[in-house]
Amino acid sequence: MKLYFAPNSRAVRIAWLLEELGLEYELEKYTVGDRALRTPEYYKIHPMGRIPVLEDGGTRIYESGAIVQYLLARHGNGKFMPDVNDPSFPEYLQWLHYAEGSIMGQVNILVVETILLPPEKRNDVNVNRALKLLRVALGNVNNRLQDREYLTGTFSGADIMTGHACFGAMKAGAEIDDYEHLNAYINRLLKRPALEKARSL
Ligand SMILES: N[C@@H](CCC(=O)N[C@@H](CS)C(=O)NCC(=O)O)C(=O)O
Repeated sequence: MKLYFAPNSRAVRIAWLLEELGLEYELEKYTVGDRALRTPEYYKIHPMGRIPVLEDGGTRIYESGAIVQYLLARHGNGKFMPDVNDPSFPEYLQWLHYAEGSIMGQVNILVVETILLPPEKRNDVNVNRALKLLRVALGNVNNRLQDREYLTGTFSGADIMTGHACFGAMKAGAEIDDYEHLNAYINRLLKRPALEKARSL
């Protein structure tokens, strides 16, 4: 398998899962904002010039959530996701997709408004709105974790997606100091050797 990867990006999610599953993979490494992602050659790999992309034999797939679902369905041997007939399956899907659906949009706004834009173009209204929406989205995760270690009980693909998004939100400046269950959860995830490895690539 080949993973189109950049450090400190959503591609870490996929390397993390590949490590958790003990699957062999090679990396094609970029950096976020790399000009090489904006070339006609790379647009053939990902039409918007993004990472991650996974190649597996003749299959090529992008969107980190879809890649996690793909890897677990094709190569997971039942690990890290409930069976489709298990009562927890809908909740698993909900928390798997929560990352991109309810967290990362606001994280993107924070990154643009606090890092990428030059100071004279930054907009406090956008920043404050993103922070407010993240308080709500991450508060929901914090509540979810008050009586469980992982989002659907045992560690799953949902933790790779939404756990990583929570970590990204924290790094982007989301206010979570008082969310004790969420902080404990992020620290629990950061201690997993597979994530440590993925973050060191
Ligand atoms: N929803 C997509 C988002 C992909 C995305 O925006 N990736 C960012 C990195 S986290 C990227 O490729 N940035 C590189 C760039 O824009 O230069 C996913 O989950 O895979």
